[in-house]
Parts: sequence; structure tokens; C-alpha cells
Amino acid sequence: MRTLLVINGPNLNMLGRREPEIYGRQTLEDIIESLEALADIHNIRLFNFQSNAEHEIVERIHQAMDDGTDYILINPAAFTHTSVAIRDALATVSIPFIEVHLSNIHKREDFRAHSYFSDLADGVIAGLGTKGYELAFLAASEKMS
Ligand code: CA2
Repeated sequence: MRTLLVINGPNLNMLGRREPEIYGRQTLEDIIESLEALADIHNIRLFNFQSNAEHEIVERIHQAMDDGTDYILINPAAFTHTSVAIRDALATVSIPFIEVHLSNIHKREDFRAHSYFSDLADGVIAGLGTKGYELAFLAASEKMS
């Protein structure tokens, strides 16, 4: 059985409660539920992790080296545009990953257009809302098989 780790960065625990015009009405729990349903169908073990703290995300990525994680889906949220530390952690563990964003970061403020992750990622999905997570899951599932 393959293992997929889903990581969500800061403030994504607030999804569905604020700014629905940008991030939609679904909660993070809804997203994880739909990924869990897909994981059942595809016989994939799913780990789910959300944190508002950079060092916790770095540590969870380190842990992935020893817990059987084969693939990562990550929405680094605001850390997308700031975190060399999370980038380095992903490069260090060398686990392939897909970067997911709910909003189209290229259609927003200029500072959101740069990601510290995209050049390391297998793929990047932005602007498709929660559907982006499902599409990333399907791509990851194919890549792991
Ligand atoms: O579009 C995305 O998925 C982002 O990664 C979301 C981040 C943002 O900083 C990135 O530029 C793009 C922000 C996540 C904040 O989530 C909230 C959810 C509900 C209410 C307020 C913030």
C-alpha cells in the first residue's frame, strides 16, 4: 500500500469560515474527507497534517522520511512565498511532491506570484479551488503506482 502525506500551511484551518469569495465555502475538514474517500478507492494510506508554524511543517517533512511516505501534496499557504526552510526540508527528504493552491496565485498580488516550491515540485495546481486537491491526489496516485 502506498502512502500519501497531505500538508496544509498556515490559516488553512480557517477555510470556509472567512473570505469565501477567494477560498470558497468548503472547510479543510471537507477537503480531507474527500481525499480520504479517494484514498479508500485507490487503496492509498493517507496522512493529514495542518500547522500554522513553520518549524512544525519542517519537522513533519523530516518525519516523512521514516514513516513510509511515498508522496506529498502540499499547500504551503503563505509560506509558499517566504519559506526557504520548508523548501530545504522537501529537498532534503527527496520525496516527490505536488504543490496545490486554492486560488490562482498568478492572478493576485505580485508577491504571491513567486513560489519557493514550484521549481522542485513534480507539478503545480492553482486556481481550481478544492478540486485542485482531488486532481493532485489523482496525479499522485498515478505517479506512485
Ligand atoms: O490559494 C492558496 O491556496 C494559498 O496557498 C492560500 C494562502 C495564501 O497566502 C497563498 O498566497 C495562496 C492563504 C491561506 C489562508 O487561508 C484562509 C482561509 C480562510 C480565511 C482566511 C485565510
